[in-house]
Amino acid sequence: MTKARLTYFDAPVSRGEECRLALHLAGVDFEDHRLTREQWAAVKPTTPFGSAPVLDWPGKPALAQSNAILTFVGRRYDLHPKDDFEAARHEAMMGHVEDLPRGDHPTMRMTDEAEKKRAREQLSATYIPAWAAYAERQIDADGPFFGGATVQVVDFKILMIVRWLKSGALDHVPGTVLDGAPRLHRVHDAVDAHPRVRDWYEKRG
Ligand SMILES: N[C@@H](CCC(=O)N[C@@H](CS)C(=O)NCC(=O)O)C(=O)O
Repeated sequence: MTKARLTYFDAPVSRGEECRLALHLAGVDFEDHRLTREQWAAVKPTTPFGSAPVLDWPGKPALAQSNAILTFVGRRYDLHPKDDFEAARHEAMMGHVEDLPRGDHPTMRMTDEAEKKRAREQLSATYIPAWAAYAERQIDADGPFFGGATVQVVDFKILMIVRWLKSGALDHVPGTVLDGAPRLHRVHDAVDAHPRVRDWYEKRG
């Protein structure tokens, strides 16, 4: 393999899209390898942890875990702080995003609709606003990005989680659930408007 390859599902969402954006802003010429759910069933057992995204880097074994992929790309292409403590602070925020329920949350597997509704309403009323309040305290006051004036890999993670929660795609979690979190919205808007991010979406259509 001579070219980097990022394997994920064929949708502009979640952990895979974070990594694609990081690679794109880094200027890496990578293969954007997109799988259907059927193809994934065969690929899953061959991946490091049975999860996507996976980054194949020339001359290296496959790398999984979105935060490891993001920090690898960020360190290599100056999209992650050089200062060790500031880098760790960004990684802590990335871990905080991973702590939030996504497609792999137990409520996804609830088959009883009433039970699922109750659990999701509980998430919307308590857990997610508390999660957002902790996140707000970590985000730079002036911004526009998480760490200040420069976009870093942590910002792609914030973009994707805020985009998803705002979309209202999770049943019984209203798209207004982050309304009390202006800094999260500010990071989302700044990353979304970044010329290289716009360029990615123009290219992808
Ligand atoms: N902590 C992992 C979580 C990876 C994960 O759960 N990925 C989901 C897609 S976002 C996945 O692989 N789903 C398919 C499966 O579990 O079979 C990461 O950050 O990469």
